[in-house]
Amino acid sequence: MERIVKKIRQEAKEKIERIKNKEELEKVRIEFLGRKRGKITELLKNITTLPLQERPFAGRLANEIKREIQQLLDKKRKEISSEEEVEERVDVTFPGRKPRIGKLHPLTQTTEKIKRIFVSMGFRVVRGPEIETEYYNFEALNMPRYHPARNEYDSFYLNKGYLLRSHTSPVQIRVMEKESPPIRIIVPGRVYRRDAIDASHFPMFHQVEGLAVDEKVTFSDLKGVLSSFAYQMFGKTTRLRFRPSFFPFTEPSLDLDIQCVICQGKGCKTCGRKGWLEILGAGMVDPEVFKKVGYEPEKYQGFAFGMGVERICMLKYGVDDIRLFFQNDLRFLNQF
Ligand code: 2NL
Repeated sequence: MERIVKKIRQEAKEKIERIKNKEELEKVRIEFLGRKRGKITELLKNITTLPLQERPFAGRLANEIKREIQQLLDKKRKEISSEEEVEERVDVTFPGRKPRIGKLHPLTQTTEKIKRIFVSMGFRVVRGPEIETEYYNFEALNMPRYHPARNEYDSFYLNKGYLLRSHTSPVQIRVMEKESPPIRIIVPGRVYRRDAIDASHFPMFHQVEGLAVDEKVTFSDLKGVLSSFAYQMFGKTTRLRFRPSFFPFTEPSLDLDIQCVICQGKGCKTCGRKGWLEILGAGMVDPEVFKKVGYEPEKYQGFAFGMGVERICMLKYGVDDIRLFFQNDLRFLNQF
């Protein structure tokens, strides 16, 4: 009896030693302690067949072995589960992966900023078609056929009478046709001109134009709105200069300059030694334009302005080549 017990004990010890996972552990437990066929269980059952005097000793021995095997299995179970835990634990000291956050294109950021400034002054954002008729792109803006200014906006013509808009003004014409004053709108969008590509020209670029029409709108209103815009866009210490200009659709007309952001007015390559940079053109809406949309020129006045988004963005951030905006080079784009 004693010999059999010791042999089972030795066998159990070796098998428990070799256990590697939960499944193996369960197999070994059943082999020795299983309620039906377990080797120790059988042993205990067989004690009743022994002579009476031997039973107490054999019983104690078998129970001792049973407890011993149980303890070995418990110990092994702890070992296995702690190993598995280590595998699943998160190392909170491990450096994280940096999330790659997307951003808006610099031209989108600039357009958004321009929009926000004018919306804060009561303007509403309007959009319109990029394919236009000659009437809306030119005639309604006081540029009849053969008007010399048409050449300045050398356009992409499509089928007869249609073209890619060379400015967003046609949208303002459409709004005036549909609605009556007061009107305060800004129109952002793509425009197209047949220009040769260089550092400052691209055949497609972006504009924001604005229009305000009401009774008693003055030239001072125009200067005030544009000054406020320039200060918000380029900083409140920016020096401004209003300069006379000409557009077929405004009279009088002006160009707005800011002091050169590169040389602070001393004169450099960027400002062409002038010390000033043109940021937009504007003026009082020509009565001829009002007549075209059916407004009484005696009753209403208005001002209008237009600016190139690429130009504003280049001046604000010191970008020296317009082509950079359209190459989608992340080394450039990630700087904004
Ligand atoms: C520039 C100058 C300008 C306008 C655009 C406009 C529109 C209507 C009536 C009158 Cl419907 N004027 N637009 C007026 C003055 C200047 O743009 O340099 N743009 C890039």
